[in-house]
Amino acid sequence: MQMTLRYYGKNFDTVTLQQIRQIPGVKSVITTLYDVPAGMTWTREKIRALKKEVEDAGLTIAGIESVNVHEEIKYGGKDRDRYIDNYITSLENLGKEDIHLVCYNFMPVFDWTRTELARLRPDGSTVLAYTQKAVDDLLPEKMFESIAGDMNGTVMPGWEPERLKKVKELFECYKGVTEEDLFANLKYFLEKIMPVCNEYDIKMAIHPDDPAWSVFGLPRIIINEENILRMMKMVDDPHNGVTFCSGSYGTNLNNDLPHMIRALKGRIHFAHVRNLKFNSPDDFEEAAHLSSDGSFDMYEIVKALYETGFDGPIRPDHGRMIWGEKAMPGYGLYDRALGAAYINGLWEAVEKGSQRK
Ligand code: DNO
Repeated sequence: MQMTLRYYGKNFDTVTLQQIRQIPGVKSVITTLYDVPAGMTWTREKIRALKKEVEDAGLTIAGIESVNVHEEIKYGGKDRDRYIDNYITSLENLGKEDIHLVCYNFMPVFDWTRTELARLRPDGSTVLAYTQKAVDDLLPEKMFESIAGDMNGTVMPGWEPERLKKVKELFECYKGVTEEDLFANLKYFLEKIMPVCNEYDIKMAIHPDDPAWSVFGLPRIIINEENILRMMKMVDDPHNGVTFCSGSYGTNLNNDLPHMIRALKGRIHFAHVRNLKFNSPDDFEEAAHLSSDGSFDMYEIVKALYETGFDGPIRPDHGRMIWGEKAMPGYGLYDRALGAAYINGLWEAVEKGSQRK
């Protein structure tokens, strides 16, 4: 595996590349062109400038998170082919610049959803949290306002104000769109992009829906083992793979995370590792990465990745806000660095343990 950290670019991130470089074992970042809206083409010039910024700091780009998919592609709008063509051009340009991993998601309207961005934990840290009741009591168009005050002045991924201004219109576009339609639209998209992925060896890694169930009545499909295996089979190409995100699949306690990792052997191109603490099945908060701080057995998750031969980029995921840091919720430096160190330790222990048997 290749330990990485997510980086949003110098205009958006509170964490610097110089800081990232000092985290043991981190030689690469996962990054993006954060200011290119979904549906627009990524130019070679912009990709080159991003690469230069990262390489000048002594790091490399391990992959992109995300090249966002335009809503028309997801709901099957009349202009979807034009947006797919733009997506293909972006992939082609990434391939030409020697970038071979792209994380994306296929969630309608909202990306990941949390109802609190700064829930206080007993140790005084603050974390992202979700409670189903809060979603049930809220109008979707009020979602952004309800959390905006806790963003620490940052633009959070998936919560860009321009996108959220259109929430009401978007809900109209998804009227009548079923889970089956979403599967069909994803298949259509993947079939169109697979040739360019094969030509440039670009691994597509779909991110799970988070939480892994329908929110505000919108269809969501990347939620469990059955659906993700269906998706792998419907476009059976090794470039059609997944981002295994323990914190997203783990929102549904019916998902057996190590079992899913084993079932997806060979198709996990990227891993997000994070722990959650459940207070009830529909109320959870994000914990420290350490197993005993949350509800997951992180050792078993890392072991399953190791035993299935996972060799792609991995990153600690959302961290707690600790030590007085002010950063994008989930994306401060300190707790993610602790997470990286912990995952590195688990990996080394699993690796050495298995060689000694
Ligand atoms: C949240 C992230 C997601 C993820 C996208 C991938 O912190 O894990 O926003 O990057 O869903 O497209």
